[in-house]
Amino acid sequence: MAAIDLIGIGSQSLTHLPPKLTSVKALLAESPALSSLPSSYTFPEHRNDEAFSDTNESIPTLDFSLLTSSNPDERSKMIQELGNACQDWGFFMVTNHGVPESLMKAMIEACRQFFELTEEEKGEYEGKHVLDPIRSGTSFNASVDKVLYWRDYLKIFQHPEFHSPNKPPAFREIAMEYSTRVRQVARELIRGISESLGLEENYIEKAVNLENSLQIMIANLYPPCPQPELAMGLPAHSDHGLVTLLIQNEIGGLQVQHNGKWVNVDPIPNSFLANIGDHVEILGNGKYKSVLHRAVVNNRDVRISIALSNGPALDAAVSPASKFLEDGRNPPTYRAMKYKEYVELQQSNKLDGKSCLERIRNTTI
Ligand SMILES: O=C(O)CCC(=O)C(=O)O
Repeated sequence: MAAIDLIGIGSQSLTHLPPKLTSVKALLAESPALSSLPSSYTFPEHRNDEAFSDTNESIPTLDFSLLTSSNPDERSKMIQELGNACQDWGFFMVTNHGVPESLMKAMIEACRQFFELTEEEKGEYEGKHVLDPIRSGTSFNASVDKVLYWRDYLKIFQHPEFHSPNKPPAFREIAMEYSTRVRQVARELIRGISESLGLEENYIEKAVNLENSLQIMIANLYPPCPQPELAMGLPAHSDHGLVTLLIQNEIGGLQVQHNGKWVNVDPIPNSFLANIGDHVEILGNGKYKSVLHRAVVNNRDVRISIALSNGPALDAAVSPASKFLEDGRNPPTYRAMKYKEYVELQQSNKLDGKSCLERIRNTTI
């Protein structure tokens, strides 16, 4: 991770701070009485000016057990609901998914313990390249972020090869079980999405070589922030890949864009919050859209979220399914790009809305 020079530490004296800090956690450890936000973290956009949804609309909830039901009527009703959720929101909560709540909690606890490690211990996983299989860092991409985000992270590639930090001791075993279980849920959702798009159940699986899918765990730590209204945990972005499944400790902070307005997400306990990624948008030639979301911070509680991104295989070049091109009458909205290049592109630049997807939009149509 790039070391960060923190400048403008508000009311705190700079003399107490080491010249370089590597995480928000380290900043707070050095300045426990920090009462104003360092200017390097001051987000330029004013959130108060933005539109928030004032309706009671909430993200749809899908009962996963019905998606895997042997009763064809129940399953086809769920496929319909899944399609509606993808089309209307791009986000949905998944209940009755079969992943034990104790495992979800253990995963959050293992991530919390990882973030408690010393800066030196975490520094062992300071990624040099965005495709390094384990990366611990801060902000999004501290070497290019003009403003730092109030967020520390741990990113781990868990499939097709499983990686894990060696500390804390229980991390590996919990993460292996958790990633396997989540992959099974993601696979069923991907089959359902394929069918809801009017494709064969296994169309997406085959098109992206799901056997070798890239699964990445992204654990986020958002410590309490002295001036949360001026800071940002993660700015508005869509996800690369097919389906992301997110859990969090009990603390909210995720906001989703819906009909041009931000909606606060209040997940149901013991559920996954799922969203479709850019590669579902590409495969469906824009029928379903990946949706902007962001993480805001608060001044009271530590928030931890864990997103498992389930994507194509690294060497799969994903392009719109021919069904959507109607024998050449509908041009492809997106050009094919290898997933590896797509991930590299997104992770090496500023996190900026859907700019990565825009880069492969076909401009000749
Ligand atoms: O922390 C959250 O709720 C959002 C995390 C997220 O969007 C991400 O890790 O890409």
